[in-house]
Amino acid sequence: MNKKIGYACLIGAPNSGKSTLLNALVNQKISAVTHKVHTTRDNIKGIISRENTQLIFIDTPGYLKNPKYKLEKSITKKSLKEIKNVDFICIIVDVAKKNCLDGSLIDINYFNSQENLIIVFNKIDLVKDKNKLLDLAQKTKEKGFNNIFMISATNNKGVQDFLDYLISNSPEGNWHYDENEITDRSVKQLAEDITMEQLYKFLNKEIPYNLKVETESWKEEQNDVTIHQVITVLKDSQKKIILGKNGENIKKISIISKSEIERLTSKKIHLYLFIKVRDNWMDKL
Ligand SMILES: Nc1nc2c(ncn2[C@@H]2O[C@H](COP(=O)(O)OP(=O)(O)OP(=O)(O)O)[C@@H](O)[C@H]2O)c(=O)[nH]1
Ligand SMILES: [Mg+2]
Repeated sequence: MNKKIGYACLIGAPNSGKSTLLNALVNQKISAVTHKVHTTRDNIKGIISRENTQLIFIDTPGYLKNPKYKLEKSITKKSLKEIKNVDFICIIVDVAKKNCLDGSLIDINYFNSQENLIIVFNKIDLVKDKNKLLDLAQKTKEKGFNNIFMISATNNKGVQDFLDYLISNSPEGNWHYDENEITDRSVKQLAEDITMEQLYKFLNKEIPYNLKVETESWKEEQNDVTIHQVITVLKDSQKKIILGKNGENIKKISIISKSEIERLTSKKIHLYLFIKVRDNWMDKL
């Protein structure tokens, strides 16, 4: 059987579930998921190799119609960068959002051809009235889009059908990655995501989305790894929230993050978290 290879990018509004879908597709956590918008800041690749077909998915930062900050502008640009080079453009739409088609990528006439466009309606588990889904499918077809999938990325509903479609329609070609590779991300980046997810989980409504986690140092000695991660925030008040009373919050976050990184690496982890305040890093990129 000849080998096949397909590139598919996942694009759509912030928070529509692109990264959740990527993780469901590769069956592993490779892209951070939080309830905040713009969790994903870079394009991330997830790879699946099945029988004779290799599929490469590109998870992109949430697309914004009118980005304001420099950070928003640069990540929105990244989200559209990939679409010229892929076999499938998959637009992820959050069906739980009111008027979810308004202002979505479908409406902006960005695409010359609709042939390789796939509309993936996500979060169908949140819609009680199934007529709403039928209605959405109807409206989408009227706009000329015929490849439509209804899925729930968190419940893994409909994901297999979507995958099967891509596999069947991938063009012939040599594979670009080894059979066992599932992502282009480094273990350091995955560890940064783990800490970021914990920060958002613990501090929920108290901190805005504009924080970042970077690895300052990563030293491996036999089965031990000593990691220093820096959390950058915009304001001193945010630093205080992350620290918590007597450093309680950061201690809790560090304990969970450490054990998750241990699970990821199968090594003994010594994790040190530092917080830096940097004004307006979102505008200084
Ligand atoms: N109920 C439900 N929630 C979902 C589903 N898919 C994603 N979510 C939730 O939606 C939120 C956003 O998910 P992400 O995967 O981070 O969304 P994203 O599109 O990657 O977001 P950005 O990277 O910020 O653009 C998270 O709280 C997810 O748990 C779904 O199928 N059903
Ligand atoms: Mg994301």
